[in-house]
Amino acid sequence: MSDRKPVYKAYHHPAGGWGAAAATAKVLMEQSVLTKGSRALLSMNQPGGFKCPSCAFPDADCRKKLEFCENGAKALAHEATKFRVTRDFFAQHSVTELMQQSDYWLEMQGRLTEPMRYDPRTDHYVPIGWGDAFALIGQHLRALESPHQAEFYTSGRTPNEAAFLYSVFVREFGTNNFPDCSNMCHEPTSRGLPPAIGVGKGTVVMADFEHAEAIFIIGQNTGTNSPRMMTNLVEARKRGVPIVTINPMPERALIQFTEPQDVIQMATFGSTKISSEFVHVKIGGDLAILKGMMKVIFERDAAGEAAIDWPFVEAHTTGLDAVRAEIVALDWAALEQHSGIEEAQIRRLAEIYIRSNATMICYGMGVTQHQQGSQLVQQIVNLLLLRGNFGKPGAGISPIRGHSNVQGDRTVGIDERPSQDYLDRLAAVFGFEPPRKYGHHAVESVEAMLRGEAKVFIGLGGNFARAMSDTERTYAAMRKLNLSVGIATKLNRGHLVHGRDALMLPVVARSEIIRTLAGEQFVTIEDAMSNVTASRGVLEPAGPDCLPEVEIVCRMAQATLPDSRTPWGEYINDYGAIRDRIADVYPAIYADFNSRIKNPHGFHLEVLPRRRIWATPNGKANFLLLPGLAVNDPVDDPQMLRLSTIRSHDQFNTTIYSYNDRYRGIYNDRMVLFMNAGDIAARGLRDGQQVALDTISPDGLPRRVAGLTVVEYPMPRGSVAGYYPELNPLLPLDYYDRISGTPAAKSIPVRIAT
Ligand SMILES: Nc1nc2c(c(=O)[nH]1)N[C@H]1C(S)=C(S)[C@@H](COP(=O)(O)OP(=O)(O)OC[C@H]3O[C@@H](n4cnc5c(=O)[nH]c(N)nc54)[C@H](O)[C@@H]3O)O[C@H]1N2
Ligand SMILES: Nc1nc2c(c(=O)[nH]1)N[C@H]1C(S)=C(S)[C@@H](COP(=O)(O)OP(=O)(O)OC[C@H]3O[C@@H](n4cnc5c(=O)[nH]c(N)nc54)[C@H](O)[C@@H]3O)O[C@H]1N2
Ligand SMILES: [Mo]
Repeated sequence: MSDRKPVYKAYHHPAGGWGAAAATAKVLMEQSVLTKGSRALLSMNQPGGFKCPSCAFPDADCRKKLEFCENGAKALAHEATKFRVTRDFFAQHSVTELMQQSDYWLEMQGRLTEPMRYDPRTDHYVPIGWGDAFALIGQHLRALESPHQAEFYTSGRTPNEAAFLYSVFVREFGTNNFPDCSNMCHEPTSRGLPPAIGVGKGTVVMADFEHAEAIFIIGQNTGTNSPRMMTNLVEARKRGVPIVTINPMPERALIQFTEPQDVIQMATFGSTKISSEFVHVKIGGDLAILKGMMKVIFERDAAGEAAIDWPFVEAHTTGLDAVRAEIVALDWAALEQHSGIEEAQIRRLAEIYIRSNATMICYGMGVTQHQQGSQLVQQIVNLLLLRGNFGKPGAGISPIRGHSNVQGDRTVGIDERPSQDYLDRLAAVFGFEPPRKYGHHAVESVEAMLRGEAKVFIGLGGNFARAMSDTERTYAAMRKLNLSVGIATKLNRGHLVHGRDALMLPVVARSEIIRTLAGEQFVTIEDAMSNVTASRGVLEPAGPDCLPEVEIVCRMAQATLPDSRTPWGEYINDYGAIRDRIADVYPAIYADFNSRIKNPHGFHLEVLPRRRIWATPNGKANFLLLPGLAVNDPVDDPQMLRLSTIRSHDQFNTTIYSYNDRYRGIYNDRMVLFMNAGDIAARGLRDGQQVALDTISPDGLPRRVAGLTVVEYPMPRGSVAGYYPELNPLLPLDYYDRISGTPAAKSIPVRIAT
């Protein structure tokens, strides 16, 4: 890495534009797939084509133009890459050697093409036949004293058909241990929303962007992590809709953006100013802003103004009085201190909100990854309920989901805490008695491994060991296992941090053709706005030995459950038969799945709050109380800084595409610490200096990351940021939201090591 010279320079241009167009071409060339990749991009997110493997933002069904963005192109280029990880590669490199390489290097080696098994005598991965691989999995799982000794992870790229069968297989085997990437991500949405509005999903659809009168974006870096949404924001701004961005980092695309698919804007070097109001909140300060806005609304209401939608509140909600009593008693000094935002600006936000008859609030990891992430989501609901912002065009709550099918996987059964209704239906459709006891979420699964209770880990996609908190402890946990299995497209560190026995199983990727004995098959995906669409790969699979995820799941089931009456063999070949079973288990939303999926634009899964129907125990939408202003436990240390671990523009989660982060002006480096000038000076540091960070850990265990370069950046005082996954060793396993299990990756208490 020494040949990379780090450069830090502020980025003053609009985001998007020619920079994005150039980056798209560059990544296709780097992966040597300029022609193949460009052709595939024409089919991405188009009817009859495949769904982008990157983010979960929906397609616009009325847009005629291309439906991909720079970062979708990166995801595709890395999936379609011409590079391959072969048996020769593994013969050349031992696992210990590979561990020394960077995540970037591992990713750049290319696609996995052959099942491999770890050989402890030589410390190399060696080829194994598929039959033997499945037999080994079956043997390990059947040898366990209890099915609860296995953990079945899912990452959100897995399509509905494979995820559904996985949930059937694992429950037939006998456990609800489904740690999943959602547990580290939007679980506060999935757990926080149901008590408030009766459903754990967003209530907004694409058409709402055309009717919104105000849009709030809280803790989400749209231009990098869901760039296709920028088109909606540009269009909204052109209509004069106020857009409020609440973020400790002035993310470039949310300030000024050039639409790469707008020919005129590109030709004239034009751009659109996105945020009409940028709110430079302290990390964890959002609660105080939301409460400040509500306080203004209560004041206006008390003064006789029409600030609250009383007909809505009276007909549809309960719990307002307690929430109001708590909020009116808060004083402005405390609100300002917790948010870092002046009363005048919070009042301005309230004004924008009150003037709008249809407000949409979008949010991301800056909201969910705090110790009270679920309850913070509920406070967003409180604010929306006050003005009836559910069940009318242009209004609602919009969690911007991460992985392309993370929402779908949950809908079809990947859930460590399944409802009894669902389990009853599963029992009726498949004729076995599923386990009723709740299983492990991601943090609990690592704890179980550390205790030596969990002995087998199967990862259907993803890079669990690297994505999880507390890197050292998570690695130690993985290394105690009897068997770890990685079912993946690409080599990643998760495969190198393994159990005594270990398998790496290569899959057919999203952009590739699935052929079975019954002919070509397609899969289905549910996006962040509950649209279900078909995805048909167009490229040849990376190698003849890659198997579709559905087949891998079915053959694991056959090897593990020899007496199963579930027709796994039929499902391997006929994905329509799987969709029929999904329809049987979820008749309310998935009835006639196979005929409805014939619509080239798919169909929408009903989200009841859109019709002002609340599937809560009391049948109402509920204002929920979160007393106080803190979303994280207080830390008594004057040197404490709150660290947010974020994504660069050139990564997809643990997949590192390059060492650049263009919009934040970082080149050739990821080991940086974004810091306010005042905080730098107060600690006697200087811009460009190398420092180490220590976690202020409640459990007293040492957690340190060294070799970070201080970069002076417009961060609020006391708030610092750096990149995930490099900083995950600082995130204590026990530091998570108790309601959802989600690690509080945006607010780690740290100090500069001395
Ligand atoms: N290209 C690309 N696309 C992706 C991904 C990727 O890695 N690369 N990942 C996918 C996945 S799985 C997910 S979940 C999403 C993630 O997409 P995002 O939700 O955008 O995730 P992050 O980059 O982690 O950062 C979130 C933002 O929160 C801000 N923030 C940090 N702390 C706070 C806070 O206390 N309050 C507020 N208001 N803001 C805060 C940060 O400055 C940052 O702008 O993107 C998905 N799409
Ligand atoms: N500190 C900190 N930690 C975080 C976060 C954070 O913001 N800060 N974010 C969290 C979030 S939001 C998430 S979602 C998790 C992500 O956690 P994961 O979903 O586990 O991680 P990814 O990096 O998305 O997984 C990448 C791997 O998936 C495999 N893969 C890619 N495509 C496919 C496919 O089609 N099928 C299969 N079977 N495998 C495939 C490839 O081998 C690739 O190496 O990380 C979490 N961890
Ligand atoms: Mo995510």
